[in-house]
Amino acid sequence: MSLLEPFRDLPVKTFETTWRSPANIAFVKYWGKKGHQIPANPSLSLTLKECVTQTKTTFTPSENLEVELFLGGDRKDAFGVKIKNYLHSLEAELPFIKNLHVKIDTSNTFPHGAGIASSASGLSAFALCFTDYLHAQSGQTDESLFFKRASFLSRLASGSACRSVYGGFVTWGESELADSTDEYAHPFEVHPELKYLRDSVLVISAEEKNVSSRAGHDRMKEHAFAQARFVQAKQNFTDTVVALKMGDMDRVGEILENEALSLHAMMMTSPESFTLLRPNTLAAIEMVRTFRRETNLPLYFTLDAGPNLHLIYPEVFRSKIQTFIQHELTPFVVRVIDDERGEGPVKC
Ligand code: 2P0
Repeated sequence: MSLLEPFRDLPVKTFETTWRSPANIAFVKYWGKKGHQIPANPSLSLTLKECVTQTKTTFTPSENLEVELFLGGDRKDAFGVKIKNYLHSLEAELPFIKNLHVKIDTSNTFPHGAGIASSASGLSAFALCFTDYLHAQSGQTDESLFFKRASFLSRLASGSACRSVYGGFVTWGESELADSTDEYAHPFEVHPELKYLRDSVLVISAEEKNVSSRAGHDRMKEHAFAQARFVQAKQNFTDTVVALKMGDMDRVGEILENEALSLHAMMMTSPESFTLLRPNTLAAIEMVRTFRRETNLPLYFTLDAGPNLHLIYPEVFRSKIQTFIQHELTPFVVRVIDDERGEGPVKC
């Protein structure tokens, strides 16, 4: 039975709710799809704490589906149209959607133009509000099903958003793990020594990127290396799972960097090539490698779909590593966002 089946015949009522949902950083990357929002390989991420989107959504009855969206108080029609298209795509399963007026007031805690993608936090925050509407109207109270549905609905809005619905480490996609599925994400327990990882985000450039992730995924369809990449990602997923369970930070870090550079190699070798790395990204990578060689401290980097470097390390090394970042890396960055493992979304 579809996860949405119990809500097919819901009445349309006025309802307001607010959720705060975090961004996540992928250790094993989702890059390439098969079918509608189905990942070509399993992915694994760490949910962050400070980089969050807070979204208040008001649902009211209406003649037609209408969406109004305000970001930081400013009306943003382009984002409103995206949410409207997304809701429209759910109408076959949830016919009442065509009689909803949806008003969304959303804001990000991370500064606009910080070069931090807000699709995972933003779309999971909205999906949580919508799931809250479904459960409230139908009297459902099962919390585990609530988050499963929120993750499912997040995935249909933006793949990486389905992982933001849970705290800590999260997996998504069919794999050797029990209960794994392409439909929604699962939280993943790791070795206690690797539980509290930090992520210092080096903002190298805050400019809007010129190729969206959606377009980037599309370019994997005709990519000469696509199949090899999916095989590599599946192996990296398996190896990361083992290393996280065993508490082997150096192995986790080795794969983390391989994933980051493989992702960007895919972009640069796409049929229509694009490059998101900047000279200062590469300069900072070299500094991190030198620091690691000289100190033996477990400091590793990864990248999202952008030029900004995420520096990942266990909490216990915070002081020494943050001194290094402040003293050595400041010339290469616009700003540093000091983040860490977060425990997932909250209802406000
Ligand atoms: C990830 N990224 O696993 C990878 C790594 C970016 C780099 O998932 O088309 O915004 O909305 O499903 O989730 C970015 O892609 O793509 C992404 P859609 P999404 O986090």
